[in-house]
Amino acid sequence: MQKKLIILFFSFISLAAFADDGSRLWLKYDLIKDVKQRENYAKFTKFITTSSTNATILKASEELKNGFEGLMGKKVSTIKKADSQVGGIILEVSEKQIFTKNLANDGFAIFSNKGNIIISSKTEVGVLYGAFELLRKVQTGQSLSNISVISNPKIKIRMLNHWDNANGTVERGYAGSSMWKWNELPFRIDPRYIAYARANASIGINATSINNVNASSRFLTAEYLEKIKAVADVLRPYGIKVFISVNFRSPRTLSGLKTSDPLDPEVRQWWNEKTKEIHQYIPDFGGYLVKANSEGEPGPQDYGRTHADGANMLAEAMKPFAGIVIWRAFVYNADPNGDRFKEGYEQFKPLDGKFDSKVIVQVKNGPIDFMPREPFHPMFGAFSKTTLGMEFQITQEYLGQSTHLTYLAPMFKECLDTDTYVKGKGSEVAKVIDGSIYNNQNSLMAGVANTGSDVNWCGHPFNQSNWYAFGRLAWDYSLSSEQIANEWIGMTLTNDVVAKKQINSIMQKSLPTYISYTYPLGLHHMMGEGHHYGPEPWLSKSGRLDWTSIYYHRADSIGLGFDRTGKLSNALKLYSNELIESWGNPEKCNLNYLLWFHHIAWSKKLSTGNNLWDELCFRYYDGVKQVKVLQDEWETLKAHIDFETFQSVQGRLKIQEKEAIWWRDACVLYFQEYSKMPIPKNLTPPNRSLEEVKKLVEIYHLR
Ligand code: BDP
Repeated sequence: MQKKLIILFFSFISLAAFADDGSRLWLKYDLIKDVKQRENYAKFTKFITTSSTNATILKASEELKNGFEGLMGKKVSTIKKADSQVGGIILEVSEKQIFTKNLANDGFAIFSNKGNIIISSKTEVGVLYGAFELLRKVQTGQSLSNISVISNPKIKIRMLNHWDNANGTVERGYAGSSMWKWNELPFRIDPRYIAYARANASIGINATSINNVNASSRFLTAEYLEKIKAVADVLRPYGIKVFISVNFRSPRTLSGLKTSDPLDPEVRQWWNEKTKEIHQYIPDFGGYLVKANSEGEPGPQDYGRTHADGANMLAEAMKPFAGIVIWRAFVYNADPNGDRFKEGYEQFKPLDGKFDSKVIVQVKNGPIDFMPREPFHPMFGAFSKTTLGMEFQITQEYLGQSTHLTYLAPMFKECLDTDTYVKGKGSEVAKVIDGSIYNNQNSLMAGVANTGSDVNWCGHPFNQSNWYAFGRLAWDYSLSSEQIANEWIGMTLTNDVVAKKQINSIMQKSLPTYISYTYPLGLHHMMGEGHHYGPEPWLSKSGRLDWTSIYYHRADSIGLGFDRTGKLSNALKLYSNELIESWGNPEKCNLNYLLWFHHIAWSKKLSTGNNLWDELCFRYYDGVKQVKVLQDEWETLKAHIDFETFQSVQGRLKIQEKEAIWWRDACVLYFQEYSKMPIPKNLTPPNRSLEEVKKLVEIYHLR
C-alpha cells in the first residue's frame, strides 16, 4: 500500500513537472533533450557580454541568460568585457560593423567573429530582436556554427490593437477577460505585463493600443493616464510604444465643451492640451487610434466635417511630438440600396491627399469585415497620397473563436501577396503597405489582439500561433506560412521532426477546412447575429439590412451570390483592370471569390465540372470530412505533445466536428430551399430538418 502511495506521489510530481499550461507561450526554454546538441550549443554560449547599461540591452542579456540556462541546463555568466575569452555572445550597438551599416533602424546582424557570436544593431531594440532571433535558432534546433544573419523589418509600426474595455471585458475576446488590471494599476504590476512585453519583442511587435476602438473617454482622464503610464513603463525597455484609442466626443464628455467639432478653436485647444498632458505621463507616447463615424461611434461627420478634418486636428495636436494618428477606414452607412463593399473606398477616396503627414489610415484587409476569406480591400493601391496601414484580426471573431483550429498565416499572406496591379504586375498589397509603391515614409501593420486572462493567453492552444504569425509577418511578410508554423511548433510543442511535419500539415489544412464548412466559393457574412458564432444564413431582419445574411448571399430561385459586376453593384470597378478582367468573368474568376462578385445559377457548370449546387454541397461535406482528418492526425501525436495541451486540442476538435456538421446542415438545408435540387447521390443528406437546425441558433442566443 505504502509503495503504491509512493509511486502515486512521484507520478503526480512528474506529471506536475511536465504539465504545460501554455502560459510561457513560445518562450519555454525547456532543457534540450539531446545531450550532443546541448554540448554543441554550449560551445557558443559560455558567457554574455555587453558594456552597455541601457535597459533594453540589459533585457536582451537577461533573456539570453535565462534562455540558455534553461535550454542548456547550465549556468551562463554575464560579464562586462570579453577580453580574450572566446565562446560567448557579444551585444553591441554599432554603426561601424560592416554588417551593421546597411541595417534599418530596428534591424540586426548576428555573425561569428573570432570565436564569439556578435549581435549588432544601430539601436538597442535591434539588439534585443537579435537576441530573440538567436534564441529562436537554438529553440528550433538550428546550428550556430558560422552564423550569419541580417534581418530588417519590412514594416515600421508593428502593432497590436487591444479591444479591451475599462470594465475588464474584451470586445470579441475569447480568452477570458482583459489582461490589463485597471483596478490594480498603477500600484500593482501584474507579472504578465512583462511576459506580454517579452512575447511581443520576440516577434518584433513594437506598438500596442491598449483599449477598445469603441473607446471610452475614461482612458483620457488623469486617473487612467497614470495607469497607462505604469503599463508604458513596463513595455518601454522592450521597445513597445503605447497608443490610446480615443473617443471623438471626449472634449464634450470630459470637459463639458459644447461641441467636439474638429474645426472649433476651443476643441482644437482641448486636444492640444490633452496631448501635452499625455506626454507628461508618457514622453514617448505612440499616438491616437480612432474609430469615428462607424457603427454609432462619434466623429467629425456629426458636425458636417470630414474624416480628414478630424484626423488633421489630432495630427496638429501631435505636431510637437513624435507620435502619430491612426485613423480607421472601417466605415459604412446604412444605405439599403448601396453596397457596403464600396463604402470605405467611397468615403475616403475624395480625401486622398488631404490627410496630414502624421496620419496613417488603417484599413481592414477586406472590404466587408474580417470574413474568413475576402478579396483585398480596394483602397489598397488606390491611394497615392495617403499612407495606408493594414488591419488584420488575430482574434477569431469569425474564425471559430476559441474552439476551432484555424491557423491564420495563410489568410494574412493571401491578402499581402495578392497583386493590386496599380503600378503593373508586381504591385502586391504588401508593397502598398510597406510604403515602397508610393514611397511613403511610414508603414503600419496592426492586428486585433487575441490575448486575455486565460492561463494560456489565447484560449485554443493553437490560437497562440496566430499572434506569433502576425508578428513574424509584420516583421517580414515574405516568410512562408510553413516556416512560421515550423518555428512556432518547434518552440511551443515539439522539435521531433516527424511530429513537427504532421502538426505543420494540420495547421496548413486548417483554414481551407474551416472555409469549406462555413463559407465555400466566396460566401460571406452568414454568422449568428450579435455573437457571430455558428451559422445563420436565414437571418433576414436586423438593426440594419447590411447586418443580415440575405444581404450578402442573395440566394433566390435562380442562384446564389452577390453580383458586384454592374447590375446590382459595380464594386468590382474599384480594382485595377487586370483584376476586373479576371474576377469579373465568372468563367475565369478564382472559385475562392466567385460568389463575392457573381450571382451564379444553381445549375451553372463550374470549372470543377460540377454545377454550382453540387459543388457547394461537396465543399460543405468535404469540410466536415477534413475535420475528421485533422482529428485522426492529431491522435497520432499523443506521444509527442504535452498531455494537457494534447487533451485540450483533442476536446476542441470534437466540438469543431460537431459544429462543422451544424454549419454544413444549416447551409445545405437552407440553400436547398432555393435550389430545389437534391443533395448529390454520394453524400448522406442531413438527418435533421432545417427547422431543427434553426432551433440550435436560438439555444445559442439564450447562453
Ligand atoms: C466588427 C466587430 C465589432 C468591432 C468592429 C470594428 O464585430 O465588435 O467593433 O468590427 O472593427 O467586426 O470596429
